[in-house]
Amino acid sequence: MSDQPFSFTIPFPGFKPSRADNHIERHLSDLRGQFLDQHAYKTMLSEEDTLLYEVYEIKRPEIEGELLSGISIVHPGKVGNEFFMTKGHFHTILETAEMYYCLNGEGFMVMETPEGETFIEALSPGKVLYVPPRWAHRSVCTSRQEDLVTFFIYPGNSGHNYGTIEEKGFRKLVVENEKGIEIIDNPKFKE
Ligand code: S6P
Ligand code: ZN
Repeated sequence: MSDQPFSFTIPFPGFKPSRADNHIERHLSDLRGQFLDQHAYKTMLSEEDTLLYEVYEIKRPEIEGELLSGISIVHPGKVGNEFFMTKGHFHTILETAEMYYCLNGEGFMVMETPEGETFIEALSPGKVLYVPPRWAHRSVCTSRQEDLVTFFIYPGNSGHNYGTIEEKGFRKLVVENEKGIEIIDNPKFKE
């Protein structure tokens, strides 16, 4: 991998970076067990393994001192009354942070620490979010029709721990009910 400086562009609209070394697509089947309404989840999955979100990664060596970046695109939609969202993760090296810059759409970043502290930040174009070390993070798209698009940057040595969230879930969920968009406690969260 070259150590020359490089640049790329993120076109508005579209948001697909002019340089992308990897394109990840995550579907409904990748979030097994995460949505609250498992009946709605299974019904939806039996019809189609819907694309929930995509990530374009700018690859760099996964070592301390490097920065990894890319674009995350969460599509609009719901499973039951819960909005489409990313799997979410802690960083394997817990003491690593991340920055997000929202480019398009509306949504939330749901965050929590291993000790059980929670924090939910609304995302809309122009919002910059600093996710400190130790905070698990999950993006949720609440737009009706638009994608939630964010640009992210994090340390090269962070790594991803998906297992903890797959097993326990997040403490908070973003749903829509009669009152509108609401943040609720996850009744299925496992301590
Ligand atoms: C990586 C960073 C993002 C997410 C992306 C998809 O540390 O937080 O690139 O990977 O938003 O989410 P997830 O939970 O499937 O990795
Ligand atoms: Zn991350």
